[in-house]
Amino acid sequence: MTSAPTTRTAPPSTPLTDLAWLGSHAAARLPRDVRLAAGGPLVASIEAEISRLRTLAEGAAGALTLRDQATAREEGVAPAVLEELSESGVEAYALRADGDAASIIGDGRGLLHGFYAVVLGLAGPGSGDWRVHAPAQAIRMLDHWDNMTVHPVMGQVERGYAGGSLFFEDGELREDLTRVEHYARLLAAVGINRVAVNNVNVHAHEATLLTTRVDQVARLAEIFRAQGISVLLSVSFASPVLLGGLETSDPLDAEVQRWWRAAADAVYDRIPDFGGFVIKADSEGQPGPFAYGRDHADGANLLARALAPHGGEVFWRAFVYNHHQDWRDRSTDRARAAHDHFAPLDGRFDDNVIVQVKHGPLDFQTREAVSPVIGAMPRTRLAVELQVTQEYTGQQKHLCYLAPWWRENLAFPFGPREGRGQDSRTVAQLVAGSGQRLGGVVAVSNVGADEFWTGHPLAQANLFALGRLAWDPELSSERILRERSEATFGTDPLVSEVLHEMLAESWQLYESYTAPLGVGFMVRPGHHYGPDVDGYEYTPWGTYHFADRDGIGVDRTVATGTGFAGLYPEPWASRYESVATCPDELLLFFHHVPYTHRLHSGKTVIQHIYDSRADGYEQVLSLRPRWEELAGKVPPALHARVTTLLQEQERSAEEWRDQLRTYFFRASGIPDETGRPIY
Ligand code: GCW
Repeated sequence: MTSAPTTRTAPPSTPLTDLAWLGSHAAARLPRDVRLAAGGPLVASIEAEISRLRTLAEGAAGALTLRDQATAREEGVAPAVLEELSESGVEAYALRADGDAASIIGDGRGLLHGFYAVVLGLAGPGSGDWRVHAPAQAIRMLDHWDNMTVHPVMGQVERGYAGGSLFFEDGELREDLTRVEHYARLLAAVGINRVAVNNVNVHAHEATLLTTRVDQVARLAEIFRAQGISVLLSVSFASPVLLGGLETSDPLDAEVQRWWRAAADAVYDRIPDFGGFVIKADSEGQPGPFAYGRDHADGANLLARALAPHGGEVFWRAFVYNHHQDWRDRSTDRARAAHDHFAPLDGRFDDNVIVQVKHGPLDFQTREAVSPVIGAMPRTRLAVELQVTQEYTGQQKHLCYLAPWWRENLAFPFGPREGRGQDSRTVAQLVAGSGQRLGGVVAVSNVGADEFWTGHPLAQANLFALGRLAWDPELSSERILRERSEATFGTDPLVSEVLHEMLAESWQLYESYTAPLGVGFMVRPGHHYGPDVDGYEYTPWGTYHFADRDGIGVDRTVATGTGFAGLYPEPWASRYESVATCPDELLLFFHHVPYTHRLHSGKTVIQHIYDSRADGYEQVLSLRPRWEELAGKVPPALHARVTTLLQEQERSAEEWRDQLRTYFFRASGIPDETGRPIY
């Protein structure tokens, strides 16, 4: 298993490999006749984009008018439209499309979003009427786990599968930031509005981005600003000691508070629209407030008060758990940890703190329950954290289109909570928030210096989908797939059909040959690629499956297990508590059951394990012949890269199939009723 090489210089620019969905097919959609009647700082960016797209393709028949609100008013656009637009927030735009004539009204970022929506064909067919479009989530952010230097274990991009960092090289900011400019455009085109540029595991060198290296952040901020995106920094909670020479980082210490205020002031001197800080504290070895006997609200509010005078925000991660667990200790449950630490703090966080919660209670698994934290903090601004980089989902070697998974998660309805008198609200609604207390979606980027941006060229679909779902969590994953495929590869029906067939259910396919029924992990420790059923079983990480000769799964019930199931509001607590009502796909997440337990599907657990691993592998074998049909229809280098990766997916899926089938036959002694080979 090798990862894509780190690219030192920007690769030769070709519309498809280098520009993803802002290449020649997007250019061909831009109407030939554009009238831009708007002011504001982002208008120059729209003009630049138009000129660039013109060099790639001739453009479509028709006309596009772009106006700011003042101009639209002067030109007599119906006041009701303008009123709705101004009530819809600073990122909204109004669009009217009629035949081949389109018209957009918006100010600043709103106008930019409208422009890209037309270029990428995102707004749907026009009816001739004005329609106002606004993002469902105020926060639509990507976190980069980029180190400035190559970390001895984690490499330059922690959990990165697309080469080195786009931003940093040899310990400093890259000199040539052309690719960052392209990247900023790609992100803006799908609606991303915030980027955190460095790893949440902040090593000593990277910590200095806050102080002596802040100029490097300022250069990145300048590039992202041109696309309406603000830049944030991951900081170390120990900064006052590490960088300031103080003796403590205690959040209640006055000198520490002064230090953070001065540090924030200095950042804002250089970057007036700086977004704020992202922080991983008391987690996996990162420093935090626990060392001083303080809690996470004390820690978060310390940073929040330093940023508040400037309008900055703190993204405080809820990913806090004991990573020195004793595997013998059956009472500790990592899934409970974020809830145990954070739910009691609801209401204590300052207004500019956003608690950033991983979508599941464990760690970005292919399948796990929804994090109960999201339903338990009604008085806190929240962001749900998704992982675009495919750490546990095939590392950009396997096809795994994650939009269906994210969509399912965002649509999960928390029931009404006792005494709060509110109706069932989805994850998307809960994190969106309301009034001044808005939250959103944060995700770990899958991009690097690789010439296809994402290692696996088809993994670009995940980046695109993340932006789209953060904008509108109700879009269907299939529609997003089509939007991305047409913007990137054009409208050739065979290309669309093959991409759809390969990607649409690739997450379910990946799930079918890896860890079964929500039990998670079973990956090789450390790098997390490939099967290793017992890889984590006796480790301190708290991720166990408890398989023995009789059964498998984690008892998280209230009655006999860790009590985790009881952290959900009804109807979920009861539904998860009982094996009879727990959904099959989460059965082993919540229950320890005998191999002979019968699923709702009618199969026994053991036969399900045998069948889905074998069937999944067979299905993987059907991918390459389909991809072959696109030879000559997509750029040859891209075609070759995908072919090579499909071979690796076949090899790895076969390994998963054989290890899991064999392991569970040896454990259970129960034969596979189909008689397929076991080793
Ligand atoms: O999934 C785990 C990863 C770590 C990561 C951590 C986190 C940045 O294996 O590499 O560290 O999550 O989310 O903080």
